[in-house]
Amino acid sequence: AGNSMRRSWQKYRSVPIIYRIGVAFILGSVLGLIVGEPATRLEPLGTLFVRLLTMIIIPIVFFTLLMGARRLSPSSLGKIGAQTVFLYIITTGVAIGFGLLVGNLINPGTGLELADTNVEPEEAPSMLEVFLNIVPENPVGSMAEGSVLPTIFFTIVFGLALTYLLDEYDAGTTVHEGAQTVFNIAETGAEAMFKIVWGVMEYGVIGVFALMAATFGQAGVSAIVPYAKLIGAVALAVGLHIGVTYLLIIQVGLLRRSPIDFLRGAKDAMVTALSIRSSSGTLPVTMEDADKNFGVNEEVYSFSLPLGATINMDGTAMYQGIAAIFAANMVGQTLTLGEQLTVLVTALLASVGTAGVPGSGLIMLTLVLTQLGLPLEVVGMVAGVDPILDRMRTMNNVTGDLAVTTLIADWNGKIDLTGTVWEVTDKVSS
Ligand code: DAS
Repeated sequence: AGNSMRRSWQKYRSVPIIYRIGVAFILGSVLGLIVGEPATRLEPLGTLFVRLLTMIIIPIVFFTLLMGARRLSPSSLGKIGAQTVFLYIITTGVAIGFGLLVGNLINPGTGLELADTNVEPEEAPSMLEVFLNIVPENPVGSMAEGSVLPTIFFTIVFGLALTYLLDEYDAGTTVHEGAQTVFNIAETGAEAMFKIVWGVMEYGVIGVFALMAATFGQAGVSAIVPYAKLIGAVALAVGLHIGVTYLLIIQVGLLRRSPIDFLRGAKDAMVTALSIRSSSGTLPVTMEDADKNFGVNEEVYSFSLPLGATINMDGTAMYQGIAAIFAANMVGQTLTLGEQLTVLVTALLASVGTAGVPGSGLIMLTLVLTQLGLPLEVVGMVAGVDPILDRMRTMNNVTGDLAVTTLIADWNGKIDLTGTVWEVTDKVSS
């Protein structure tokens, strides 16, 4: 009996965690529908999941953003590098804008009221306060209080200062070696945090089951609609951003090239991202597309694409905007303009620290929700549909890397159209 139990356990563990969570999501929902109100008694099991997530927020911000800042090393940034980073930031900002726009139009979370929340609506900050509050008066205090945005700000500044030091001081000097040590600790710390995240996710199977049972126990069948709306909203925002920003503005407007050709050239990367849900995993394909299909010089893409796979996450950032509105709907709040601005800044900065691996955008959602004082239960409640949302996010992420890369290459004359998708168009049109 022990043997067969061990075998079942191994079989269970061999299923990727996010799918197990997906199954728990469905089973919990069904249980809630059948049992009704009494299912809300499972809520504490969900609360435990939420506390486990909350526990790792500040350390994960600190360690992962230090690593992110390390890649942004100012000394390695020439003109091309600076342009790339600039465009990555602008496009991510636009993506969040689309996310918020669609979110505000659809209000995906209405009709899905949380079983039990203790959020007091806070005094909404003004625009000016939003910006001033980014800078901590006391970084340690911000960390101790769990204030996300000031912690993000301080960590990026600290990380950039360390990369300067690495460059300024020769190897072997105390400062150089010290800075390297801090980065080594950050890398190890980040790895450790992700180990913890996956451990927490193992428990998440139970946590999500409980949260969904409580939700559907309370709300009944009508709770299905918000999920459909959430998926629809993400699909719509992704479609808008790809269509307007990458195709209309970048390809047609700035490069005067056919949007269809761009899609033809990027499709391998897009399909790969859709299927494996990881920008980093898709990187070899993205590079291949940049090289073979778009004729981008290696000098550009060997820098821009790995950087993009780590810091440029348009789909992920956009998703944070939609999910924030979803969460606000669930507690019956509307996000003020100032709060939406907070979403923009937090999602933009947090996307720098988001690793290009499956589901990381879900973890980063904790940052945005914490910053806004919205209930973290929402993370558990959207986890079940995350495999679907993550696919769309990741596809958007890699398409954005390619769109910006082709633009940068073109601006700097680092593109050779022979044998690319563009060359074929030229032939057709001439
Ligand atoms: N799946 C991610 C990526 O690789 C990020 C995310 O979860 O949003 O792009």
